Amino acid sequence: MNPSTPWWSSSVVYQVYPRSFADSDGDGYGDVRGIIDHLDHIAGLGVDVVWLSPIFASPQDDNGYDIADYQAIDPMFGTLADVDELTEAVHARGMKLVMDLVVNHTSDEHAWFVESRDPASPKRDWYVWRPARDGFEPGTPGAEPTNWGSFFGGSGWAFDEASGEYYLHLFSRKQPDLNWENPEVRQAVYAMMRWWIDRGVDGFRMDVINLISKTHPLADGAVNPGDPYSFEIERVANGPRLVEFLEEMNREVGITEKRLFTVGEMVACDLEHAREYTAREHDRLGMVFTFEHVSLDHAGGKLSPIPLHLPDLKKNLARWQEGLAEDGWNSLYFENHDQPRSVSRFGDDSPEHRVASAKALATVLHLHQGTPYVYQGQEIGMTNAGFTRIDQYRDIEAVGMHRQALEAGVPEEQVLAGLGAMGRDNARTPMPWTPEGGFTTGTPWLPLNATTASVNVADDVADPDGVYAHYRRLIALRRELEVVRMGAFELLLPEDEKLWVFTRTLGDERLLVVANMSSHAARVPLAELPSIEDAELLVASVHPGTDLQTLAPWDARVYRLRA
Ligand code: ISL
Repeated sequence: MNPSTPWWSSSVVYQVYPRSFADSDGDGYGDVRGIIDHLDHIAGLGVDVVWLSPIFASPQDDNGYDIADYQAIDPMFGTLADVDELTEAVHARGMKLVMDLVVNHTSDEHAWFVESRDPASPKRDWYVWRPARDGFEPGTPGAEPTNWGSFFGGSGWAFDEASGEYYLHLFSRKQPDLNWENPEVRQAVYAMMRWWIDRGVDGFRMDVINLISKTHPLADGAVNPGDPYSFEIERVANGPRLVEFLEEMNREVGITEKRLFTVGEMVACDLEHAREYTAREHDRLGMVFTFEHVSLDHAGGKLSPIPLHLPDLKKNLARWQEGLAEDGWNSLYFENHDQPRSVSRFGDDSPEHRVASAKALATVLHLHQGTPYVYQGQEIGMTNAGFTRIDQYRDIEAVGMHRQALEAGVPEEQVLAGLGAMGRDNARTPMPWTPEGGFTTGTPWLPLNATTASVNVADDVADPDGVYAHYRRLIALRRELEVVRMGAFELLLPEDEKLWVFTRTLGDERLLVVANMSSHAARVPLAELPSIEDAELLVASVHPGTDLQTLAPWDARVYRLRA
């Protein structure tokens, strides 16, 4: 590999959502000790990096994405000593540990914000405080400083009785936005990041990091008909000082110098932005998470899902492959704690096709160029939660969207269908370690998936044809073959609605990936593909028939072509 190529370009990341991973003390919530106890499950996949969703002190309004103290561990997850032990255990297995960095906002219970509530405090300017709109009585309808909406519903501004002013919160009202324009805020964040690095952490996944620079002065945005709030994303995302802040952070924390892992989660991040943020000539970010490919099946919003049109997904990924081929770097993901389970979304979660479709999805994703992410449970083909009533949901986004949609007159049936398909709790049900559950000895904070008796770690890992074994194979292949890591990508048959076909080429090494992404047999137009004569079959999602002419449902194959 080119020595200037960063180490993560050959890595695979495993994301742990700690509250749902493994509960060691019976309180119904996963914890750090639970992760330590199950580390061999993760290491056994062959991954290189473990990313933990937030475990810091938090009132848990948004499951820990509302942080009250960046340098303390929430008692529900354990102690700092546990985290030090986890860091050591991760390192002992040759893996790296990446923490979630949530610094667009804090919790309203963070000491900084508590202080900031006092208008006379030197920290007043650490958050985004504004008086009521001109001519309006503070606290009355329409008096918010701008018409911005919150991602979780309602206004993006909360009124503070005591001072008569409003603070900005792009997420819940318990998640006030930090004011990144203030250099003291930035230095405090960098100091905290250095503190974690000194403790042994190897990098950060940066939560909604492209929202830290807003367009000033803050002003009303365009409004869609029928919507009281504006979501004109350009006002809050990819702002004029973002690049400056990212470069400053990189320098002050020593990100490039220490070869730290970084991935920026970015709403409204297109290819051009991604290139700008990840180009290697600059010291900004290692890679970004875009939302483009996980928004293709939303009509208006995420509560109005539409069936996925396979060519859209293939072509979107291909565009990013080409766009970041020369410079920058791709992250590759189908799932995380905010997205539904991919086997339910893009695959077929019926008992007949679940395993094969989970393996086919893994095959296509892992044969792209970039850093693949495996979200806990994906490696055993977990399915959506299957909730049918609002009282089954715990997610603040789901509860807020439900309330707002009902207020807007959307029939509840439709709202529940939308949440059932796209809600974030779909991916947050506890890890089913055994057919009985094995997540906790107490009452789990969110019900286990109803499929646990048949979809669980013990059964899947024991099956040589299971999903876990397939992931192991794919991850090993990335390690073995440079063409998987570095080969040029070419999408074939882009308009085919069932087949996902592409090649990867590096020098005279060439791979052909052919996958039937449907629950019906598919004919392969062999004449339009490179010949597989004498090719070696490296990976197959189902026991393949002898020829490639007709593919069984969810039959995905990787061939190494003859030079
Ligand atoms: O999933 C989403 C897209 O509709 C949003 O709900 C999500 O909030 C957004 O993608 C940003 O996500 C990140 O920041 C949020 C937190 O709730 C998410 O869990 C986190 O991944 C606020 O910190």
